[in-house]
Amino acid sequence: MEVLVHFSRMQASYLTFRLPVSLVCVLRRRMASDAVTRFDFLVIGGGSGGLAGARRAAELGATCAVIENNRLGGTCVNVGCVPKKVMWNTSVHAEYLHDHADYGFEGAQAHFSWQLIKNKRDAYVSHLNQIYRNNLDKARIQTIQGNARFTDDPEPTVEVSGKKYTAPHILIATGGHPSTVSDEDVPGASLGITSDGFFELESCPRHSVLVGAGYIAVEMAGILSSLGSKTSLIIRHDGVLRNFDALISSNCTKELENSGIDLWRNTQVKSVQKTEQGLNITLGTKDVKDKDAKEKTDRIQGVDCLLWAIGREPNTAGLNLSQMGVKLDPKGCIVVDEFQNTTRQGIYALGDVCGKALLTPVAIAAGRKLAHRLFEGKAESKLDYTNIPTVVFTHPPIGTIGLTEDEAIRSWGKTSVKAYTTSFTPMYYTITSRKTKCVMKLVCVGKEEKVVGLHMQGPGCDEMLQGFAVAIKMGATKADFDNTIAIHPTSSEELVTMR
Ligand SMILES: Cc1cc2nc3c(=O)[nH]c(=O)nc-3n(C[C@H](O)[C@H](O)[C@H](O)COP(=O)(O)OP(=O)(O)OC[C@H]3O[C@@H](n4cnc5c(N)ncnc54)[C@H](O)[C@@H]3O)c2cc1C
Ligand SMILES: *[C@@H]1O[C@H](CO)[C@@H](O)[C@H](O)[C@H]1NC(C)=O
Ligand SMILES: *[C@@H]1O[C@H](CO)[C@@H](O)[C@H](O)[C@H]1NC(C)=O
Ligand SMILES: *[C@@H]1O[C@H](CO)[C@@H](O)[C@H](O)[C@H]1NC(C)=O
Ligand SMILES: *[C@@H]1O[C@H](CO)[C@@H](O)[C@H](O)[C@H]1NC(C)=O
Ligand SMILES: CC(=O)N[C@H]1CO[C@H](CO)[C@@H](O)[C@@H]1O
Repeated sequence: MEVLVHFSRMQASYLTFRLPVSLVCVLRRRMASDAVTRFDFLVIGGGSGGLAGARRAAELGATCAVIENNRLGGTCVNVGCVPKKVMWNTSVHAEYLHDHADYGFEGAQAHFSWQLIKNKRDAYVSHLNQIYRNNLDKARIQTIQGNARFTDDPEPTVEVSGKKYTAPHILIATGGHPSTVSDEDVPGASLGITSDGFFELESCPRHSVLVGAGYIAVEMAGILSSLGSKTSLIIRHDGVLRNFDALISSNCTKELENSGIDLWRNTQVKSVQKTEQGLNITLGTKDVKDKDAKEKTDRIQGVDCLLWAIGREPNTAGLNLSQMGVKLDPKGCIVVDEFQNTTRQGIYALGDVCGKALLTPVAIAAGRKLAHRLFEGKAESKLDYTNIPTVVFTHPPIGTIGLTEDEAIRSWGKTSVKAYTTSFTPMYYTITSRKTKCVMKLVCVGKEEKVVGLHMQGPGCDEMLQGFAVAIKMGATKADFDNTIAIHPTSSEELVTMR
């Protein structure tokens, strides 16, 4: 029994190979009652990164367990990419309805049922939760339901519901959660919801107020507005997406206003009151650049949805990491090197909990790379964090990869950087009364004009980016773009015909 309990990697795969699964489970259960259950790879967090890492490790012969305190799939599946994209597609339908008459479909009136799409979306998410569970079972990865916390055992050990687990390799992939504002800082702030609460809304709010200028704020503002909610967006500075290329930031800000969103620049929420007619939100507006400006006070009344989208924080507080020798940065994110090693031997971290490139495919790729390093002996296996393509599902969507023009100038100098920019009305809109622009920018560097950045906003830019990302990752130059024959008539052809 003891021999079996302290199995090495080889013995473990022998075990799972020779013994029926049920017996292995019995053995594991018995071990748990008296001692520490051992795995080759113990993963905390059953989200994008944790699941991908565990599954790849299991394929490579490691015995694995995934600890999850909520629904499998993590942020992306439950309260992120997946339900968000369903709502974005829903809102794009709402937009196209406006064009039906222009395309000859007269009298196309439609009643929208939020409840219907919410039910279908919830069913789809539950289905995905089940698929993730089945995949873990099929891969013989043990799922441990509950909250993971490190103990003070000499060997890094994790406790879940009174049971202890350990492994020579422990991965922290606990993701993050939306930041909130305390009632001390803003009286009544807790009357608002966050992006998590957005996915619980049972009907379309009549009047929504969103706070924030990041991608989650602009995506949710766009969805609510397109679906018929009167929408106000409160931003602290004068534009949204301020860490994007200036072209995207300024055009996206303009698009939000053009689409009918009530944009409050240089503004902060001062207080929130609950009244019978809904929330009463007091705002303070002051141009930070104008030192003498007096703060102007305004009020938005009758609000039935206040949504804070002011950033995300890592899930590290509950892990009891303080004595583990795992270094955190001032924001609480786990500090890792380029191999996802934390500062404690045998403990790794990746995905949102590290606070860098908060995207599902990044967490997945980092998890797989780590599994190959730990369980296939590929010492150099690590994720390259440069040139990560990103899409923001605004109206119209944004696609971006690589350096902004300002970043390129900072690293290469103004004379070495050349930017090509274009702005046009896509053909689709030539016969509609509703108009949207498409803007594109290529940032090129050096005499060979290597393309180091691509930024665009316009219909179809979401699906346009992936292929161009391949070219840029391979080191394509402006000449390579120009040597590619255009596809006509499309919007993407503009990217290979820029002058
Ligand atoms: C509204 C929204 C929209 C988004 N849209 C996109 C998009 O369009 N495209 C994109 O690429 N990304 C998008 N993202 C980001 C994406 O969801 C995250 O980058 C991704 O989920 C990160 O994966 P992760 O594995 O690091 O963490 P997560 O997927 O968050 O998984 C972490 C898991 O750990 C669990 N956990 C935490 N602490 C413990 C503990 N102590 N014990 C046990 N379990 C624990 C959590 O319950 C969670 O399931 C979006 C995010 C949000 C919020
Ligand atoms: C929905 O999203 C897909 C991409 O996932 C896109 O190709 C499609 O055009 C969208 N449909 C609508 C109606 O918005
Ligand atoms: C947290 O860690 C400390 C130090 O390692 C330990 O003494 C304590 O028991 C742990 N707390 C819990 C709740 O596990
Ligand atoms: C809304 O709040 C303001 C100030 O906070 C107050 O003067 C006003 O009466 C409130 N309106 C309602 C309907 O309560
Ligand atoms: C991190 O990973 C690399 C690559 O395998 C390894 O060489 C290095 O020793 C690790 N660092 C720590 C602190 O574990
Ligand atoms: C259509 C549109 O808004 N175009 C603007 C995009 O951003 C650039 C750079 O800031 C402006 O010059 C354009 O007018």
